[in-house]
Amino acid sequence: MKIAWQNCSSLNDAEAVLFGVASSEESLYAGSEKAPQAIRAASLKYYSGSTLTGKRFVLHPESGPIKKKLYDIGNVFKDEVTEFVARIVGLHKLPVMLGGDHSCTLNALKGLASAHKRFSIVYFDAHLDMVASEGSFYGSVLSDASKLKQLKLSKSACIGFRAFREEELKSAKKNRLLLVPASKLEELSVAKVFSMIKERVCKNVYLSIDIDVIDPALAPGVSDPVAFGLTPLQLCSLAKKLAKLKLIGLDIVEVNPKRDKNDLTTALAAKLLAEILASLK
Ligand SMILES: [Mn+2]
Repeated sequence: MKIAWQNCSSLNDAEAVLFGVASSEESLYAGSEKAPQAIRAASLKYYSGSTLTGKRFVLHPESGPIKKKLYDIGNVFKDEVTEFVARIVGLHKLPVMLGGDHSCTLNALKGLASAHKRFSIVYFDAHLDMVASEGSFYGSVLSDASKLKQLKLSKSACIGFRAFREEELKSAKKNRLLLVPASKLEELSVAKVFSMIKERVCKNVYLSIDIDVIDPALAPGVSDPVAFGLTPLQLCSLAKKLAKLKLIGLDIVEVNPKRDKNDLTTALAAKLLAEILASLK
């Protein structure tokens, strides 16, 4: 099964390459390994509608048709992600990753570091993922990534968080990350937070979206739900604005179909992906 928005038939022709990582090995919970296929399945519902006469027609995202040539290459093993991303970026194509638990982002960042001397990350998450006392799991992604000299944490942002250990907040502040907790986004508005991010980041930006950044009432299919999250529209509006920056890669991670209700979260992730793809510059 391919993502519904695939619009070219070979890696050669692609400008953006979508791949899944069917892994939840660095999570305390099983389920996110099923996300890439579940999101692909959900995408088909948004793609075409049929009329009473039986004619099928393509449904575009709100942001309009997807202009970038997108190719869905299938799933990649987690321990191959670094090399795969390095290869895609070497071919001047945009890597688009569907997790998997959030630790697959670290592998993607390592791949990007081979091609980019200097880049930022905009990190949407209910958690800070800055645990340094334990490493190499879904809660230590940013502290593990801080060891990459190409990734400039002081030029990066954490958006929508509301659960963290004391050591994580200390470390985030020490690394001079731009910190916008969920309640602050609500207070300031999407437009204001976007301008804060834009002022902070380097030219090259990686976008990482942990779907648990959304309120679990609206996206229940996650491993580690935390109340008082973003609304889907807040996330989508901000992500669409970020898509206009010079993105060097993006991911949507931590969808857990095993914990979902009526496929709400997989459907949300699929639609979010479409809106971002349609907004890419
Ligand atoms: Mn995370």
